Amino acid sequence: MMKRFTTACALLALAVAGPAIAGGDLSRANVIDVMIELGSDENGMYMKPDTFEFETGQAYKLILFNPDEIKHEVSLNEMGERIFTRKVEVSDAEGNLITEVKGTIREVEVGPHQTVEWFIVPIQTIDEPVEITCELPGHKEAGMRASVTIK
Ligand SMILES: [Cu+2]
Repeated sequence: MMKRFTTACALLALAVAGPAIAGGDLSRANVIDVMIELGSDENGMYMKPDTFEFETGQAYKLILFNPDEIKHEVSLNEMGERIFTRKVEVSDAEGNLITEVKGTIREVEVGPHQTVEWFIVPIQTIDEPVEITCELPGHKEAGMRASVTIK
């Protein structure tokens, strides 16, 4: 399971954004996939990776992947003020769309062994790193935090 996930991560990291087909719509052009793994191990709980650097005007698909036995979440905190959310998308195991949620979103929970996709475009810079966290009781303290800058 872990090995398969690591491979998927490596492939995603190598994935280069496709051709620009969205004309003037920045939120749909050249979307970059960013995997965020939410889980726990012998050292506690984690977000992997634990450092992110985004760019304003660049569209991202945050792939929130929870391989754990319990639910986790991503709370954007201050980062929430600096991004535009295009949509949050949930699909079933076969990849069929279950729902798209649109509007201002600050926090997304992901159930055990589930994946949720969060499409964002950073719109303002963050020079001093801020933290995204899992705000479920005790999880941030156990290590579920990552630092974010936007250039
Ligand atoms: Cu958590």
